[in-house]
Amino acid sequence: MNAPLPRTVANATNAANVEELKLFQATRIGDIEVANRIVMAPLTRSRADEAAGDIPGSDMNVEYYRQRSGAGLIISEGTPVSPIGKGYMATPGIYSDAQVEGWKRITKAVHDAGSKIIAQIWHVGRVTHPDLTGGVQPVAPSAVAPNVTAYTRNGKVEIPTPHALTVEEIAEVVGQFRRAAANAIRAGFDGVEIHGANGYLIDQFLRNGANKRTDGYGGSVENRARFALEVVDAVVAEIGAGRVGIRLSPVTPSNGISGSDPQAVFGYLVEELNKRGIAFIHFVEGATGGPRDVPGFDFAWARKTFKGVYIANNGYDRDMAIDAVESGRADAVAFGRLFIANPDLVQRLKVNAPLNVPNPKTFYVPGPEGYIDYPTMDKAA
Ligand code: 8OZ
Repeated sequence: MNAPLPRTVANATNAANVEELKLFQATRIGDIEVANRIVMAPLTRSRADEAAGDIPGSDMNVEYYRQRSGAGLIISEGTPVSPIGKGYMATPGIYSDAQVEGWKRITKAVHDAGSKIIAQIWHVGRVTHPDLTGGVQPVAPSAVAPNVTAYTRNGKVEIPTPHALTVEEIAEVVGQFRRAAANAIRAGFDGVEIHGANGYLIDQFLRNGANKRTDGYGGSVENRARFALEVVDAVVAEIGAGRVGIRLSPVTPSNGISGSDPQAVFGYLVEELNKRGIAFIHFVEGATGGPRDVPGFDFAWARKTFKGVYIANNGYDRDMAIDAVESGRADAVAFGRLFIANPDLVQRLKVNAPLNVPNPKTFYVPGPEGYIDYPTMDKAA
């Protein structure tokens, strides 16, 4: 297609047509070849079969991912590495054989449609409630409750104070991430994204608002980064660095997380991740789903320093994404809410078509409405 470059793209390019824009061109993310630099961000949709054991892979789940296969890379919704790692209703896990079988249906559909898909492996840590974990008390680096609520079958509930993981228990959780990565490959995923963002377990270790430990996993920057790096090392040992990435949100306040020194701890982490040669870092720039201009971390420094692929995220629109990739500020851009409402987002961005508006009321509810019924361009009025 040779649609003329829309006038709105008054950026630093003389591209005669959109196909010349890097955003729409193929590249490699570690070992994964992708058809374009548009990434579908991980999106919790709460439509797994919870009664059967948090199983993905219903016809509706398969259809949802298949519809979005125009993305160069799909990052799955967060998938808990253990029952205690779950913080929201009907989120599909990746620890049981039945879950792996369900994921196989999804990865096959995406591959048949010509795209790539990685699993976002996730442990929520303290951001959950016994109603969601099978009655088990939530775990965290320290016995400090987050100042947020959870939603369960019983409605809105207060989150209790978590159990501070022992050193032995930390090793068990690292092993769960490793098994989740092995399961992801078994399920046909092209790799994994370790969820290190948004105030969940790995972020709880990194940031000193949640991590009050005085052992080897708390205090100094090196100690607070230890758990994140142990998880990365275990996952890399299992599936290879070229199939591993991590999502980080150094300055987000999501889920009651806070830290006094984001540049120091995330700067150290970026340097250490370089040594591991992982495929990518997926940065949430600013407050997740909110303002981008939050001080405390130099994303341009991270872009310059990190040798792998830099995936940018948070509030990007078409012009911002084109500009970020043309200018070299990012290698790829992840879109979340726009992918919920626009299954054919890549085609729409190519021709600068109007976008469907996402409906937040159907983000996390059961059923096909607001999930697989957003129209493609040809069907739109
Ligand atoms: C929105 C609703 C539920 C979970 C995250 C996994 O913040 C999430 C999430 C987002 O990373």
